[in-house]
Amino acid sequence: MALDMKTVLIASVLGLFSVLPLMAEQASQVTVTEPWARASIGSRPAAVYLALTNTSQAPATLTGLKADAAGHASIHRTSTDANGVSSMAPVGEIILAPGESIKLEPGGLHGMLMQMNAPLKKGTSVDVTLVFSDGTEQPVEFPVLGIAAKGPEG
Ligand SMILES: [Cu+2]
Repeated sequence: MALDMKTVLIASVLGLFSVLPLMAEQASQVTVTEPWARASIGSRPAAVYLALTNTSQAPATLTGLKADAAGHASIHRTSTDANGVSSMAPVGEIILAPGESIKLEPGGLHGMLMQMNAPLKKGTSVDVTLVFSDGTEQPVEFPVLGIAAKGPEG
């Protein structure tokens, strides 16, 4: 079916296209709770944290992050070796089984924002979009807490 411009305009006026964003939202399988970010310094990397719950009947795979505030955003995991030395490495994806919850928190999984355009300031927020393997994108607003915050309560 070909839509000419006139049909598109009429449909827009009638509000028919307003259902599209709603459908996109319903396609999202993952619920986000407790998003927060830590204040950062200069262009140094910043970290964002949240809890993810797969509310659908099918596995959901988080494949990446996008953020206008950073030149590069990705999923990282911090691990500590037998000598107590911690390091972090990129994680390709996070797979959530149906009903499964995963927490991104200090010392473990986190969203890493690199090449920051500006430092994250306490009391502001940063927008980061979660990208899933089915093409779904879920924007999340992360409140920025203090530089010493250890959890969503500060
Ligand atoms: Cu990291």
